[in-house]
Amino acid sequence: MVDLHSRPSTGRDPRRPAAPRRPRGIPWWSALAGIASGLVLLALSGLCSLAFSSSSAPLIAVGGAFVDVVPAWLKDLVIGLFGTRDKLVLDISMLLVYAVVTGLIGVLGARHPRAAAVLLALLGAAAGVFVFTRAQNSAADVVPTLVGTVLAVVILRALLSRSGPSPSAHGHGGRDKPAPATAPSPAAPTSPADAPPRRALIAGTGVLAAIVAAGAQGIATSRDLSRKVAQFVLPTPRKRAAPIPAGAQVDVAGMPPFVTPNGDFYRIDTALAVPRVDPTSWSLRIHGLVDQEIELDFSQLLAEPMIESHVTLTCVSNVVGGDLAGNATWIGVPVARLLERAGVQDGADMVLSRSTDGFTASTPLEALTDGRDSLLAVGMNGSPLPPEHGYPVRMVVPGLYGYVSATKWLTELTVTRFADQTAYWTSRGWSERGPIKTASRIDVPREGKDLEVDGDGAVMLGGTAWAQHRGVRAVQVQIDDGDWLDAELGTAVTSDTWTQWALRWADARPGKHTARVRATDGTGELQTSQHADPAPNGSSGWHTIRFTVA
Ligand SMILES: Nc1nc2c(c(=O)[nH]1)N[C@H]1C(S)=C(S)[C@@H](COP(=O)(O)O)O[C@H]1N2
Ligand SMILES: [Mo]
Repeated sequence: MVDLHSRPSTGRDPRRPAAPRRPRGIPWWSALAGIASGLVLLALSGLCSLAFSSSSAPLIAVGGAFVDVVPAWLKDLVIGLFGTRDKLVLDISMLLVYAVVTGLIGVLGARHPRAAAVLLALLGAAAGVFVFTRAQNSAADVVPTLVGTVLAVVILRALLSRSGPSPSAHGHGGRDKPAPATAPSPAAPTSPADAPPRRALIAGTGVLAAIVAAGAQGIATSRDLSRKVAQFVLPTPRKRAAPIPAGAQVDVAGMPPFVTPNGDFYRIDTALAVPRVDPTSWSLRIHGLVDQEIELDFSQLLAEPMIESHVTLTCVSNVVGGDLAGNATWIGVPVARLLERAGVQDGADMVLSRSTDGFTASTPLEALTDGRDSLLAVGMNGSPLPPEHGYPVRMVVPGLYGYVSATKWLTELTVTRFADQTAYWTSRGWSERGPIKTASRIDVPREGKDLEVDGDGAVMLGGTAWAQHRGVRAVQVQIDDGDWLDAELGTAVTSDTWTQWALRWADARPGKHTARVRATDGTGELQTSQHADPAPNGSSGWHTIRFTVA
């Protein structure tokens, strides 16, 4: 607030109207008008986008482009801080930045409404460019952003023209002055300022109706898609996986389930909106260094002999002790079978898999052809793949981190060479090869928690260890600075799944303790104690926790 009274006199007549000057302070109403118009842009284009690709909404497209330019260390940091809530954090950050930008446009609009409208239109146009350049979008997908922008600009102009008397009559202290002669007279109802709202109302109603229709159409389409997912009957695998023995789950209260339910399975991907892939128009193309290109539609893929396999997936961004790993029973077509049919040519050493959303992964050819259960999966734990996990088809490769193997919403396999092509994360600083490192974790107790002694004065610890495709041979636990104690392992399922462990600490002393864990893989190699951050090829080190025996 400016205090006019304490100003030293400048000798000017205080009653003389000053030359028109800037309104003092922030024109809050105009700022709000800017933010509201900005939200109109987002909401309307979002609604309209239901009838188009899932990344045709401007916020999704801009966020997606942002995700694409995030360097490895920042991705790593954000996942480290927020885990799988990273997308929510990005959405909120984008909305805040957007509110500031549109608020500033509104502020500008208090004096220069036309300039504000132009800026908002430019903002929408810029978003349109992002929408257009997203991998799964076509030119038509720009329509929602265009429609939203046009309407938002109309509304901004209407709001600004209604935001009170024009700035020249609206200065601080204007109350105690007679209104300048140029002020719009209340008796003139058809002042220019009133014209835009009226036209806007007519145009706006029409456009709004069109958007609601598009939104309804979009909702119907996505309902239709969920129906298709629900109706899809999983093919019976030619080769069943052995059922999971009860002993795979150790008897320690608080342990995670050996098979991760689909709804609890960690989700990591660059897609801000889950891609909507219609199985009836889906196809897979296998090409590159092959004798014969192959193109399969979904029913042809389903007609291939399927196998079933228990495989634990792990994300390279998982920190020591973290939970970016999950174990599921997959049903799918062995990748090797299709590659064999296409005829891989000499010199190829990599298969680049591509998703509808443009994500790519570079998988060593060897890992797809050496006999392990590398699959084009269509089923997860007895259901079709959930949309978040890649419906209708994804890759699953035992032993490799997801970023080099587990492409969801798969549409293309290019047989190529590491020397010729890079993939999404490998062109952003992550390692070319991504074998999963041997890892072990204490699940019970969690860091800082209490353990109750049982009747015999013992406590139970439990956890999970994995070394996919090598298997887990042993797990040892050290309490305080004591000897390494051998943990008891749950029944092994396959070398591609994780193993649970349990340790009964018989002479548990009350008080504060530390526990650390290490595993030995199936080749006899001890998990390294060397600390490493996730970037560039996976974390390492022994998981250590503090806990209290009550
Ligand atoms: N299309 C697509 N597929 C993807 C990703 C992605 O960003 N986009 N991320 C990969 C990574 S880094 C991991 S760890 C796994 C995670 O699979 P999930 O989300 O089913 O657990 O998916 C992989 N497949
Ligand atoms: Mo990952």
